[in-house]
Amino acid sequence: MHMHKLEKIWLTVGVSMLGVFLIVLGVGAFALGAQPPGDHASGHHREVVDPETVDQTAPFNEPGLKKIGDNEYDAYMLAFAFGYGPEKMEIPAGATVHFHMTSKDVVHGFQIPGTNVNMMVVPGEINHLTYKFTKPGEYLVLCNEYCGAAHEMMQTRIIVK
Ligand SMILES: [Cu+2]
Repeated sequence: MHMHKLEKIWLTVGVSMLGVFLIVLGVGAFALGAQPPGDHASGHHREVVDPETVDQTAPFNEPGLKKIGDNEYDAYMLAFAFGYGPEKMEIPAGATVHFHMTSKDVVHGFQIPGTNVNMMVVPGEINHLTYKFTKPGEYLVLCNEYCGAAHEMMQTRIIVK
């Protein structure tokens, strides 16, 4: 079959584009299939951790504040029925705190009334939230996900001074 040079070029372009399209489709389907269930739509990245061993795994084996910059801290915290680790945290006023939290058992909450701090703490995942503590005082931390008999008692304190 005789073909013009231009036709040949277009045919090549067309076939390669189809190839690229099929590869993209295949890779996309594979990536989606490999993802754990539940979080497909949001697309944000998940950090996983084993809830059974998390309290023996760094950094959650020593929950608390770690200084990472000029009045900036990472706070590693564990939620469990019915409390939080560490029991108490002291934070300098004006500090920016990046919370990294996970649960040892069931889904808990992490809420500081009077602020916009409010997140779910899910076993098997590390959940993040950043807050700047500008006002000194005592901040109450509450669990706002019903987690069992002593749910109402589940709380901790953050002292900002
Ligand atoms: Cu709870």
